[in-house]
Amino acid sequence: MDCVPACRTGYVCRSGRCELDGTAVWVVSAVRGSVAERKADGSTWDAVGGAPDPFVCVRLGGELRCTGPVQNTMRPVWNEDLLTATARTLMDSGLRVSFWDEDVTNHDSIYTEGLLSVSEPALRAGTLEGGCPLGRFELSFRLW
Ligand SMILES: [Ca+2]
Ligand SMILES: [Ca+2]
Repeated sequence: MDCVPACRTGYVCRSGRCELDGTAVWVVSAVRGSVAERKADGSTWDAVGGAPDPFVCVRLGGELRCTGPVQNTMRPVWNEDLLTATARTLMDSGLRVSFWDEDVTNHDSIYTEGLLSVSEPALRAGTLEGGCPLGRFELSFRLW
């Protein structure tokens, strides 16, 4: 059974339905995040009341890619492409994401590396959110 209209790029026709093409390559980007006003212990992120300098890292297989930090904000906007992978790899492996406040010596951890599973609906929607009470982040997917 054909798909009418034909499936768009990145999708294949199976039994009359457009499903994700596992071999299609997607770009994973970090979009934006939000950080709690204070650390879990109640202190400010930086000395003398400074706001955090948040960046996010995504690991897939042996590849680790991080955004640059955004200085002094609880609402970082990155809009940075981090890596490319096939739909099959993304759905099989998921993404290991961590979230940090950049400091001169030891970065403060906002969200310790956790595994986010990537579902077919997430790829279709082109967006995935994760995080914890201290901080949240939004990733996006688009076809390469
Ligand atoms: Ca800090
Ligand atoms: Ca700062």
